[in-house]
Amino acid sequence: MKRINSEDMRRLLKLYFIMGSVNCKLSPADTLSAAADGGITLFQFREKGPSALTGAALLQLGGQLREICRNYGIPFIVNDDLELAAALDADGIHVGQDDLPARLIRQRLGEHKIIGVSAHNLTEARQAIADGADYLGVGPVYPTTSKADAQAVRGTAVIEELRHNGLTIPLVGIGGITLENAPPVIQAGADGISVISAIAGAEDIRGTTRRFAQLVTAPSP
Ligand code: 3NM
Repeated sequence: MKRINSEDMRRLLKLYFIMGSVNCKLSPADTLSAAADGGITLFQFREKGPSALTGAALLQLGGQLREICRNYGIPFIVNDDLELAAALDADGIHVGQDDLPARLIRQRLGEHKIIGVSAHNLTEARQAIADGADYLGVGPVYPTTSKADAQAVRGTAVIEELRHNGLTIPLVGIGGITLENAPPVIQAGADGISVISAIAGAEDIRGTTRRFAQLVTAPSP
């Protein structure tokens, strides 16, 4: 199987939902099902934090969420954990700057798996592209409470900088994105948005996801 092409990747990044059990008010399965009903295009299982599941419970939840994704035709990405991604036969993995380079991950997981890398500036973005990343996650665009070790807030400036420097790689903005502040992220040149709390913590997950999906398909001018 071949590596994903850029246009397919861009389409998948439109509305990229990320969560783990610590982010959910409902059960993770109900949260993901509602978001999938609402129109997310990609999902990342990110089980992080002091009360994160481990061992058999982690595998069990991962397997359950992967099955929901498969039923909806939504690719299932695992955050950081190469062994978990392999064990769950995930469609891809998302890694940070401190993790293995994309090149080595691809050797381990296979050519066709999606590999995303977090990048916070032009240097990191260029390196991730050289290493063979399929997409970049760029942030935090706005203040976030969902990532304990988030870097300084960057607004949309880094996204604009990457595009102005000719980087055409599929990329998604992340960090504090809400229905209100999402449009400038797309206008800055992102192919889509990545969201944890504005979807996982919403009163009406399906309805909120639908509104996000409308925004990223037709952003306001
Ligand atoms: N990565 P929310 S910010 C997982 O800047 C993650 O790389 C970030 O959660 C980065 O949508 C972030 O609730 C948290 O703000 C995003």
